[in-house]
Amino acid sequence: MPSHLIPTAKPGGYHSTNLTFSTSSPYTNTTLSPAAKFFDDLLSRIPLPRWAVYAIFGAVIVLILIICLCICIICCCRKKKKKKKVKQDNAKMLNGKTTSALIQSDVAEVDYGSTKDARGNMQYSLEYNAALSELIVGIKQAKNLKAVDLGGTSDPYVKVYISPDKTKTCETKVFRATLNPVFNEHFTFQLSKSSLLKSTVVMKVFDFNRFSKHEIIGELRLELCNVDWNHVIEEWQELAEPSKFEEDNLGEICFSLRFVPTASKLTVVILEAKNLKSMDVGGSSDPYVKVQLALDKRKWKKRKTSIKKKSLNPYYNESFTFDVTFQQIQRVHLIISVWDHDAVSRNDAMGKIFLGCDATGNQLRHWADMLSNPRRPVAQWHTLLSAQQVNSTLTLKKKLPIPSRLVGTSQLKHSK
Ligand SMILES: [Ca+2]
Ligand SMILES: [Ca+2]
Repeated sequence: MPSHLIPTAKPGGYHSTNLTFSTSSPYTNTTLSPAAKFFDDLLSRIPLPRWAVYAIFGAVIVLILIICLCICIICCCRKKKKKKKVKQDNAKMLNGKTTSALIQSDVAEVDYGSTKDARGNMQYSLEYNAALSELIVGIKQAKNLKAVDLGGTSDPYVKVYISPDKTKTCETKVFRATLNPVFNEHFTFQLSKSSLLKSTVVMKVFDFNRFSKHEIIGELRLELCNVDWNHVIEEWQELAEPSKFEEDNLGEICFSLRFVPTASKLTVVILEAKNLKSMDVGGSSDPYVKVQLALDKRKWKKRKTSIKKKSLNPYYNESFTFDVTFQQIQRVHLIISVWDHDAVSRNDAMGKIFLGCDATGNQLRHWADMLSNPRRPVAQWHTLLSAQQVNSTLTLKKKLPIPSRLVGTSQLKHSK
């Protein structure tokens, strides 16, 4: 029977040694705190001599300290670099720049630095040499550009071209990791005096990326018919949101205008359009034309042509007559827009232009011709612009979402 007990006692015995081991400690270390007891237990369980355990602990603590120190050093270095860069950029701005630039840079730091959607400002120059038919566009510098890269910076460069011609596109050098690049580059474009008045200089600021698509930061569009060429132009301008469409491939529209002051009638005849943009899957569009009048920049009257199915060169010859007095005509804007009709989805804007006393270029010429030739219809072709571009120039857009109320108020205002 004792022989029977021995084997069963073995695991029990093993267990009992475990017990005695654990119970022995309270006896031997009655003065130790519970935490010290726990560590003492832990150390006794590790199958290594005590000195080796202490050595490993020591090494781990030293390693952690070294890592912490490294992180601190890296953080300090980054902050110093940032400060240095800001100082360098400021120094660049101070060296050899005009006083206007200095004043502007201070203003911009207060104004634009804090605003959320600011794209930055750019300084450019324009000069026209009539004898050589040369337009010289200078890209001077930019400041407070929008940071688009992960490190809170950008790699800016500028693309310059003349629209609608766009035969030559020039680019500045890329400036790495700065929001205040000083480009100081000049580009020459061959441009006759007659085409100068119909042209727009486009300056687009991009962020360079080696392995991904370059991102547009902002752009400037300057209609050259508005420029006073008696002086060399050098000025700062705030970068605008880039337009979604290029204005040179939206097509053209032809319409005639006739104003009869004695009868207070303005007649718009939408004749035809050509080279319109295809908006539908089959490579075509279903265009119709909206003829809209605004009085004092408020939506006033609106008419539409019929829809021409599947055509990029539609012919309408549709006439619309509005009651407009001689007093009103000075305050009227005529907005012509081409839309693609869609049976299932929302209709899309394909292009737009506006005419009126404060229109520019070709549009102003047509309007002036109409006014100086009363009772005679004057027809002209116009290049369509993007709706976005026209809306931003005309600044009607804020009042457009609530048309019914505004029509009422404008009529009320007018009847007074
Ligand atoms: Ca970049
Ligand atoms: Ca359609």
